[in-house]
Amino acid sequence: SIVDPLLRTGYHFQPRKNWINDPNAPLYYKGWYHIFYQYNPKGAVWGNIVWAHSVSRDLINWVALKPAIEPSIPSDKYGCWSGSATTMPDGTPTIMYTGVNRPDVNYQVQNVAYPRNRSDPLLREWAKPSHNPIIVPGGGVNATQFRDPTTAWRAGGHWRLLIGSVTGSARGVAYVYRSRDFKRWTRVPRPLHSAATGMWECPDFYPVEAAGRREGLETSVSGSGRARVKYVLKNSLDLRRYDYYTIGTYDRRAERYVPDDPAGDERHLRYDYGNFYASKTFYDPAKRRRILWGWANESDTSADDVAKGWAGIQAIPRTVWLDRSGKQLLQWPIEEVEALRGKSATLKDRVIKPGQHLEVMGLQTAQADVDVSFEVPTLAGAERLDPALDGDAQRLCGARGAAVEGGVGPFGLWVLASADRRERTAVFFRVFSPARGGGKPVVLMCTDPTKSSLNPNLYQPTFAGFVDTDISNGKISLRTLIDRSVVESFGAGGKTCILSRVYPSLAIGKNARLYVFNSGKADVKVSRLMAWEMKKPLMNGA
Ligand code: DQQ
Repeated sequence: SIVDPLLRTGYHFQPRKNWINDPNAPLYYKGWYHIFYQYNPKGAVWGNIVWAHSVSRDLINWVALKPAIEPSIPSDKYGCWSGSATTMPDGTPTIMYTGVNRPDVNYQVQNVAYPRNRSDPLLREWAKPSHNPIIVPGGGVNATQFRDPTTAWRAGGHWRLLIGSVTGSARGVAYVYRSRDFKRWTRVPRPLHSAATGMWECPDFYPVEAAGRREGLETSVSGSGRARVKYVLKNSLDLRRYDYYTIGTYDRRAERYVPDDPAGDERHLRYDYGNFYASKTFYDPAKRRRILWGWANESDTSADDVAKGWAGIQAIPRTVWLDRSGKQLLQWPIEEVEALRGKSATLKDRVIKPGQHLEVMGLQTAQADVDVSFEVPTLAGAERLDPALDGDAQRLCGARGAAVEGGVGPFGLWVLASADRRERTAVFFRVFSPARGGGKPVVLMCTDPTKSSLNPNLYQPTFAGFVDTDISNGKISLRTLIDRSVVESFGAGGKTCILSRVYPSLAIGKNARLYVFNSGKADVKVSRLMAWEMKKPLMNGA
């Protein structure tokens, strides 16, 4: 049955049981990383939401504490929804979160909570001061779509934060609220930004260093005197269930954000082209980096989730920074995950002929980390992009997935594959020559789970994104984190990422295999492939 316990993830974050969704208020305090998250203590479907709380020294081994925030005051009695942490000038973290205060409609207000004991590095107890709620909707704001306060940033004596909402004309909107004392907040009349996308959930807004520097910036770093600082605005699209971002400039006097790409709010650059939602970043002062957390839901049925007793994971935390081009972010699994690597296998300079595949032997791969560098000797056979599909990676991949016989590619990995390969999830690239001559070759990255399981009733969408990389030298890399029911992939050093959930019926535990494949008409060389078995970290007592 699909409820095989061997499908439960080994090293992705999850509690012992029950439903989880959005990551909340990630923070670092006195040597400990904290993650809070939306959690149903009573079952494996969404409901009864509290803020569960776990702590870690390394973002990999986790210890579960008791829930940090639960309904207890009139302004959060019917739900403690998503929010963020802000570090006060004295170093104390403060949490702002959305409370639902009516049983009949989802009327939303914003509350604050402070650590009861600042000398406790585990921040076990949180107090809700009596002046809650501290932000209420008003002045034409839609009170039932008004949630998910961001980390606040400070400049010129004022704190500011964003709250996600939607206007009467279905524009997603990020309202700015300002405060001197973190108690009295007033809304800036014009929103920071808005776009015709529907509701913006879980906004995130932060500075990044320009020019491809990996170093992260604290959220309050101001742009003044640092001309090269850029800003990222991310929103989670309720209607389409994905996170998209733009890169731009922030004018803090006008309290306005302007994307560099005027079409950015239509093009929808995504952190991840797969199953990844309601994400949130934080600045890690210990290693001076910005880290991204995102939630990945299940793709089985909720009846299966109830039978399993659990639903939802957090993706492996990713370091995020601005690409040298300034046009997109790069993401890479935090380096700490490499501490889980065990037994390994290597391939070097192996040519995969058209229609051929090669098994990676000598290790178990149900729970593995694979890093592969490909080289395509010639791109001469690359297909022309179909102008009708041009620009739509999802349609291009969705048409025939990994089953298509292309010119250059599909080539890549079959992961969580059965010995007879009836079950397999394909993660691959295809290379196209540009549509109207000139320009650089176009690279498509795709995950095709349509053959991932013989079990019926699974949601198995193909996921795809273009990779903005120069492949004219024929080289491209792929890293995939495999974790029993997770396939989390990073193309071209983190330019395009795709997380997918799959539930094999044969390729489980010791029966899961790993292959390199080439379904195109051109040779593809594996210059180097490294694969490691991944150990199981401490995971919340599971
Ligand atoms: N999940 C929370 C909301 C948020 C949504 C409720 C996004 O605060 O808008 O569990 O997944």
